Amino acid sequence: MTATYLPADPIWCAGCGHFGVQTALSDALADLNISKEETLLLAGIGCSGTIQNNLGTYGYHALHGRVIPTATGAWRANPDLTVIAAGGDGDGYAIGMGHLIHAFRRNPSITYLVMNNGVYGLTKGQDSPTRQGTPSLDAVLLGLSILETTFIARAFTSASDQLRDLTAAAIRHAREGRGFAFLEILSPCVTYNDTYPAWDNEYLDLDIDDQHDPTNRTAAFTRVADLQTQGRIPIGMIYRDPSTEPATFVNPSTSNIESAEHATIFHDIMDRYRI
Ligand SMILES: Cc1ncc(C[n+]2csc(CCOP(=O)(O)OP(=O)(O)O)c2C)c(N)n1
Ligand code: SF4
Ligand SMILES: [Mg+2]
Repeated sequence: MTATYLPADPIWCAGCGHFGVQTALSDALADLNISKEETLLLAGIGCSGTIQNNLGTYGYHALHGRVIPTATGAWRANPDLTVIAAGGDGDGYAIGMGHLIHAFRRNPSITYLVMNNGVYGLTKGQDSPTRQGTPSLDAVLLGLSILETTFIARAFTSASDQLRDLTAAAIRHAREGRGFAFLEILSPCVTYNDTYPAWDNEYLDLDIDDQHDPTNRTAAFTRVADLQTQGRIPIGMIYRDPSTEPATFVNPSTSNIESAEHATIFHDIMDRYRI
């Protein structure tokens, strides 16, 4: 008999924002008519990372902080696959931050969903780099500062229709080969850092703001930075590269790698492990 893995039930606390992210992701895949067999959902380590157990797509639980390089490798091996990386703010903005910066710069056509709750939920609520009241990091501003960036959005689990639509827009962007689609989702941890009351007052929807032009990177940067100093959190489609051309994926330099020589070294090393 062939064993297959069925979707698991979520293990999150009642009221956790991550439930909303999961609903939005499965609805977005349905809206786009993408089958489970065409989809690989990879996740980092954290409460957020368990999302990949729950959807019945192909799944992979990457090492802590390493979901972006793992997803990039999967997409490079099979560009026809819809590759979605997901994880928390601890996973993506602390141990994994180096990978995020280079994904903005190199543009693999994958989607990256970051569930931001300001804490390390799984390990019981330590401060993450986005914890409010600390000198906190804004990954949206960071992405806007990198000129190759092609898609930056932020959603909030309280605004569920917009969350689903932005998730679908991000997946569509990556599927069309237009580069790295980054969606940060405000997804409160009701057990260790219940930010629902604060964020309900602080968020500001740029999708209904006539002044905001999501194709103007410089204006978007200024607006997001200004709002940050006013204690407001912008959500919506923050920036999308207006070009309809496919993105250019920037490979790391391989000019100094000689594959035959490396194969010999690899086999030498493996021989040393054999008795
Ligand atoms: C290499 C390594 N270092 C530390 C940990 C401990 N650890 C597990 S989850 C986690 C952070 C989780 O926070 P986040 O990514 O924000 O996810 P959340 O639980 O908040 O959804 C940490 C530090 C680990 N599993 N592996
Ligand atoms: S500890 Fe926080 S992040 Fe983890 S499942 Fe519970 S509410 Fe969600
Ligand atoms: Mg977190």
